[in-house]
Amino acid sequence: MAASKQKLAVIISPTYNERPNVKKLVPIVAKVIKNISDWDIKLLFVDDSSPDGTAEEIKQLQKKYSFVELLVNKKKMGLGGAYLAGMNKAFNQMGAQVVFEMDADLSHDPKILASFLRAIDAGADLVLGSRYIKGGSIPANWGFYRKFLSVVGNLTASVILGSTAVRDWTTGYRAIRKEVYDKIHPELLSERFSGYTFQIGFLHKSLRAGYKVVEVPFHFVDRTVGVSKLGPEYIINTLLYIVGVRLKELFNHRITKFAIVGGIGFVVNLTFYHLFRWLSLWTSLSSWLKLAGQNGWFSNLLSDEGLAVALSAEVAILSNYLWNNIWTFKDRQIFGFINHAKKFLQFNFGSLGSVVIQYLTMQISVLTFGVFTLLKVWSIDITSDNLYLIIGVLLGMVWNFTIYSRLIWRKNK
Ligand SMILES: Nc1nc2c(ncn2[C@@H]2O[C@H](COP(=O)(O)OP(=O)(O)OP(=O)(O)O)[C@@H](O)[C@H]2O)c(=O)[nH]1
Ligand SMILES: [Mg+2]
Repeated sequence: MAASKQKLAVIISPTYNERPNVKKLVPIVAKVIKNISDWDIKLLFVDDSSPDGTAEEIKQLQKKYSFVELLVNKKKMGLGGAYLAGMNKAFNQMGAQVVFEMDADLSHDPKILASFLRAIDAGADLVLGSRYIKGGSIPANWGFYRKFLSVVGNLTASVILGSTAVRDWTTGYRAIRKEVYDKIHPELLSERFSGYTFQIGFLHKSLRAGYKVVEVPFHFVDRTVGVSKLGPEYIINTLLYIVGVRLKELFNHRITKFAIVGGIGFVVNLTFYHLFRWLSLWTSLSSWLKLAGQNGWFSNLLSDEGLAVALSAEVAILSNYLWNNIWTFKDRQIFGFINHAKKFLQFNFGSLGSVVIQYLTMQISVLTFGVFTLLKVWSIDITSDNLYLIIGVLLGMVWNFTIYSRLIWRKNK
């Protein structure tokens, strides 16, 4: 091999009972890498002490092929565990800039390694061998069930994860730059993953981190020797994983937090209203102020209900302010007494805006469309003012969120 080559790419191939396949794979890879001139390429097998003696076979191959490396794990680590161990060795001990993920069962044609490297040289951070773009395919001989699983599995991943950036989420043929590995693998270590969740998780986190992901087409070839490790638990695990990831993301979204805080505010409002009503605040206060018995305008200004509703609304506003400050807008948190006083006053005026919006929505709708029965549920009339109320509340929420994010918790420039 020419000494001028500098860049190193390591093909990582995890093996579990792949003895006949590694014997076939190594000579094919040898031929392919001979024709790649600007990258040094090594092939690292990560074997989990396969009972069929795959590791012994690889050791035999190493005598003839100097580009073959072997890492043996004492126990079965699963695909993700094997890849992480392999990546650690490739990047941190062998000095690779790029690693490939490649199955050992000849499903991933080594002939297209060069097209991955071209994409890397053109600036990609992560390259996927894709079966679902033009020029790629899944095996024609796959039964309906396997085809269905693969196609529907990929569509489901796209829909649930809310990303159309990638067509082949579960592909196990990939090239990954060191920077991506350095950033993503610590996050993966803290997760439990199995089978495809490792691949989907790695890809999803890379996309979220803004890395450039490029797909190159390839024809997936069905394994001819050995047994598949694909079981029904893979499907369940994958589905649970993507739903979990998405829910976590949605829950961490500012709008969701804002809505939850609003919901808490509603409960606080209701609870305190009943508490203050129960305390008969106005009756006690007016007798203490010796207003009882007087029929002046002042004593009629408020009632127990009136005072309770005003005070509980204020408690709810305070609760909303505090929760939004420590949770929804945690990254723009307000500190200091003076700041709090100023911002809380603004917050109160802002909240008043939402009341005005709800009032106007109701008033204008009633005057324009009137109140009529929308539908009947178990002989109960659902009237149109309920709809106006919902629209008003939603508009009020838009108003509040705008005021909060543009004024109260404004982004620091
Ligand atoms: N080291 C290691 N390798 C594994 C493990 N599970 C699977 N592999 C290897 O990972 C690669 C992909 O596994 P496959 O069983 O081929 O999975 P698949 O490609 O989804 O399914 P089939 O091609 O139908 O078998 C193969 O090279 C396996 O030998 C494991 O627990 N440890
Ligand atoms: Mg396979």
